[in-house]
Amino acid sequence: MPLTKPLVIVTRKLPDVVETRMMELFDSRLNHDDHAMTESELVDAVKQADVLVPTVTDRIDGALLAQAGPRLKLIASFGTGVDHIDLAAARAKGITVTNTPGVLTDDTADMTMALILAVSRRLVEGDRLVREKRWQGWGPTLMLGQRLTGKRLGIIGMGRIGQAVARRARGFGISIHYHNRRRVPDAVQHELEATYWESLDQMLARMDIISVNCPHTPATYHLLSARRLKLLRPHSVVINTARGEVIDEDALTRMLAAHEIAGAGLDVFEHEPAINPKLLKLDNVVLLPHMGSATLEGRVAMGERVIINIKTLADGHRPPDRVIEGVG
Ligand code: 8YV
Repeated sequence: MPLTKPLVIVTRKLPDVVETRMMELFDSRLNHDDHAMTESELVDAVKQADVLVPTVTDRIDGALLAQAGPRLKLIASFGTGVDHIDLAAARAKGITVTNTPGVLTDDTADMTMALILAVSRRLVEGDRLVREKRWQGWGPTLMLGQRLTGKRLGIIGMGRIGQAVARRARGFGISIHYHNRRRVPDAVQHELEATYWESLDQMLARMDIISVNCPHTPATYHLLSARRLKLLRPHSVVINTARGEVIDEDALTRMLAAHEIAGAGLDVFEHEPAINPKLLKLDNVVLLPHMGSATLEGRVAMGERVIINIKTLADGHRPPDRVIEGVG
């Protein structure tokens, strides 16, 4: 049934232009000071709202959804990953879940390339050397990194973001390999001159760079386990702009500390914002605060997707970005 002005509760501060449009279209409750909502605030929100707009920082689990009021019809998540939402519990209560696919693909792929470059060419270490006034002038063996041209990149998860990473990497003369639940269409495989590995183990043992670009699901939790990380060669570099839970962070940290792999570029962490303190001490890692999609244009586009999803539901239609369990 169409709703003229649904009560929309937004858990975090969104870009002004998005919030203004939400105020015009809906009965919106915004989070002006951007504080992380407490559990009891979230309970109040799901009890009252027609629509909840959470982000990755809100845990929308079965216990919370059990307390949802009869009005809650839509969880319009601000972001692509939905691992913070119990999809089965939402479905059981007849609550639609939507996300914001497509609009953060390029930004996240750019950040993946930035990390590949930063780790391989030691950008952050170089910056520190200069800033801390330890640089004593050019030297033929100073700050030697690894050349990217001619290297092999193994992409885990060849969805939109994985493919966008592959397109960029090809511009650097890197050859593309990937592991995915299934092969990408022939036309894409051909365009990217990509090699498919059904066996992740086999791929890991042969790559120079690994990039994690798959969602976090029960099937991908610790996909890069301690055993699998051991398959990597000592000069290899691991990049993660997807979800921390896909890598066993403790095992990765141990291997980086022991120089059993060359480096890592991490935008996401297993228990973020908490980070293994041993990682913070290492020079061969670049650590970012989950900023893969953090461009103004990207965040506005994500907000627009959220608005479209709410508006279509309010107008009595099926929102375009419905998330179906086990698909995607
Ligand atoms: C978002 C992300 O900023 O969309 C995702 O899955 O990881 C991020 O880029 C975040 O999820 C916002 O909720």
